[in-house]
Amino acid sequence: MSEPQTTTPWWRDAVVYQVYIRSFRDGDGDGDGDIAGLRSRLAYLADLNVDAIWINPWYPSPMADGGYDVADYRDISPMFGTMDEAEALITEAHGAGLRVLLDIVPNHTSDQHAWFQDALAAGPGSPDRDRYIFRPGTGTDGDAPPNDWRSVFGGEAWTRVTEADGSPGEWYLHLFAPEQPDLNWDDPRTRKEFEDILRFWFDRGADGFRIDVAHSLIKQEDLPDLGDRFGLLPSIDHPHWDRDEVHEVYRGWRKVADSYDPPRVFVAEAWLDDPVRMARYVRPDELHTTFNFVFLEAPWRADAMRSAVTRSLAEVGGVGAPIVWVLSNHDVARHVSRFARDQRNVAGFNLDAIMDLPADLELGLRRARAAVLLMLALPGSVYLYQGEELGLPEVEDLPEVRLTDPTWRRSGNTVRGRDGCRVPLPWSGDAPPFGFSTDAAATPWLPQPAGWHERTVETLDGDPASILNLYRSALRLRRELPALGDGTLTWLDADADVLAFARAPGFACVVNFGASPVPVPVDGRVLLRSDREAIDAPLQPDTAVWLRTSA
Ligand code: TEU
Repeated sequence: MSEPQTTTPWWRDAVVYQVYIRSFRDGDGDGDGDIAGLRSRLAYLADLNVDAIWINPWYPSPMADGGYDVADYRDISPMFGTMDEAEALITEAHGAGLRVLLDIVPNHTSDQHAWFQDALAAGPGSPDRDRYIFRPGTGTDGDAPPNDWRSVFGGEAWTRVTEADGSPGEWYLHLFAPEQPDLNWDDPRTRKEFEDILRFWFDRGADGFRIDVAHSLIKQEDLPDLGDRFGLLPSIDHPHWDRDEVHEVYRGWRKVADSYDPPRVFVAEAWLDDPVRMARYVRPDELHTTFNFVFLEAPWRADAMRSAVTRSLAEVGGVGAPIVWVLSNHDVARHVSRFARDQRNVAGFNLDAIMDLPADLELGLRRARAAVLLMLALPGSVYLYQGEELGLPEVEDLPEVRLTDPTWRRSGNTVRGRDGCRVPLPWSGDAPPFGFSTDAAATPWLPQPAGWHERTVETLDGDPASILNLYRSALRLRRELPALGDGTLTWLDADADVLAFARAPGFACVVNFGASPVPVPVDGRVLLRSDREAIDAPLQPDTAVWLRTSA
């Protein structure tokens, strides 16, 4: 008879560090981060006390969308290294106590993928075309797109091809860039192919996958017009977001993951604002976890944060899944810069939504220090985005000629997009590339601000009260304290501008979102505080504190 399981599965309370590999560390001196660079810094990650890493797409790709245009799902881009290096990385990461999650992109391939090239060559009505979503145009000459869907990056979601005989041909769907044609998930060959890709990487030691735009795979069969529903958040019965049939795909993936020992895991990137819909992806026979963007989107205000936490715990917790808390990723403005703005009138979380508002970056950094103590004390799992442990701000003034986000081009050079959160990390030294490259003369693929000598790992290492050392201490305590990680929380009475909650046994977290100092409203011994004040000082504005309590 097998023993009852008494330990929590690792993913229920894991802290996962997101590695945007092109910008993490460059091990061959060409200005692009790579696997060699990542291998050279595994000790840094282990020392940070994280449990796992998630690596953004590292497959062969023309890089029309930062690698989310995959040309071959079973190989490594020469920009990042080789298959041998990838396997060595996974082995070494495991040796350092770090699990490895990869990124799978099932909604679309690159237009350079063999399937799409075959589809173009094979012509209308062929089985090869049926792997994607090709349709004849509308209008008198078929020169208008099949419907009114829009690309997330701007412009129409359809591009017309030229057929082999030179005539204007069918149109294909791309919810993202034209270089990212959407796959047809009604085709059993697509389903089989992706289950095989999962196995390919699981067989090589990958511990799981982050699933890119997990809620977009299925399209309503007749591809109806959106009308005025574009730009709105996914609604029930939307023709291309969050359709019910997508859950069947993930039930199949779960079976593949469960056929491994130890079982492999998934985290969904399904940008849904409704925790009720979010919860459907993490029902017991589906995915393990899903990013909680409700929390990421919340402004730095007690009421907004409390409601984001409460709603998420109720709905996602209600199906038995842990919540995945996240403050930043490679798609949004870094939270130091978001929180540097007046939080009463923030219009969004992308650079373009905030860049015209006055910024106080010192305030943003103070709030970021408090925010991570809040996040790490919440029940569930946490994803950190590389560089947040250094308190990096968004780079808001990248020269226009250096912008690579497809949004920039597709918006007619009006929407700057996401490059500003993807600038290569500063490791050491006084001048760019700040130890990012093994070659000090290398030019990083995006320019680093000159002032980043203050934000290098080397500089922050030497300051016991730096944000980097705060992250290390908090992550160590999170591992040591049985109250933290998976579980539940109890709200404690506090002023309207203060959030206070208890976790059993014997732990409390208090955050002051208000404009004046408050006495700590909980009895206990302070373990850690986000500011540099004496351990028993009143709680300053925009700070957080962790306490050991007797309760
Ligand atoms: O993102 C999905 C997505 O819809 C948004 O994150 C969107 O890209 C962003 O809000 C635009 O400002 C995923 C990836 O995380 C992203 O990097 C890719 O570009 C996208 O899918 C397409 O693969």
